Amino acid sequence: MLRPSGLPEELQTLERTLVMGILNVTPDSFSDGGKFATTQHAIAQGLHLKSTGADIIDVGGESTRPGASRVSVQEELDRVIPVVAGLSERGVTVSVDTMRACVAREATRAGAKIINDVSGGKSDPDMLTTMADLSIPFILMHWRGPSDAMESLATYQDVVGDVCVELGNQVTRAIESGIKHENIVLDPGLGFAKTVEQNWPLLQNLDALQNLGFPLLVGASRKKFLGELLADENGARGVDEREAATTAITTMLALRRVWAVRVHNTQDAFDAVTVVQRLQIL
Ligand code: PMM
Repeated sequence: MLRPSGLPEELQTLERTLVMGILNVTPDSFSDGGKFATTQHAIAQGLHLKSTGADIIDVGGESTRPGASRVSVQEELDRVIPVVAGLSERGVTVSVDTMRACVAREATRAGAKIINDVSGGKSDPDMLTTMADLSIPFILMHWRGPSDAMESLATYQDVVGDVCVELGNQVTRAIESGIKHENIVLDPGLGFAKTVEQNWPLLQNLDALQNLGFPLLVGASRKKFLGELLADENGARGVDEREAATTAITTMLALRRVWAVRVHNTQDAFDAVTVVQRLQIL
């Protein structure tokens, strides 16, 4: 299994897909926004995610849902840094979901071990050189533009081919900026500048993404394309009722030996990846 270097020993040696638990410290994220908007609650929720199977906690202070607008740097730092410090002090491996180089730097000082940039270095011109300097794992997601514009950017000739080419270009820029190959993780960015239907070919053609030669992280948890798939006469399935569908995707990703899944329900994901790991022991 491909994995980035430089993570704690216990994560480097695990022979299964890792579970990244989502901790959005934002008032407006589509699924858990508002519930954990204080430092104390966020730390408690992070510890709960860890105790129910998360290997990594992904802390985010800025919503990236379609249509969301930016928060100020100070607001993002105020939301994220105390939570990163609190969880890191308690031995949790923390990644930080940010598009800002200064947040990445401060978060690393506070103990973060991974930076997860949904823009793959395209939003902040200082991000790639900062990541080269920090020299820690960098999750580089396929991204075409900011949340308030991405719905209009979902035009592809061939979604799988185009995403691979564009991710390849993002990787080239990252390596030219000094980021080490072994620190890069790729992510197809489900739901980001993708229509509901465009997510499926990406999941059906993981080989093409894996052939780029980097560990993969996939974030499908509770996303709209699952709600639309399960729609009935009352409309799309609600966000809180997409768990079994999410777990089905996690199971498939674990069978394909994807490095990590980014999920809300860490217990279900942990159970799924553990079953797959047992099945793969010959
Ligand atoms: N999705 C969201 C936010 N951050 N990061 C990565 N690497 N991949 C994703 O798919 C991704 C992400 C949006 O979902 P959320 O609002 O539940 O966090």
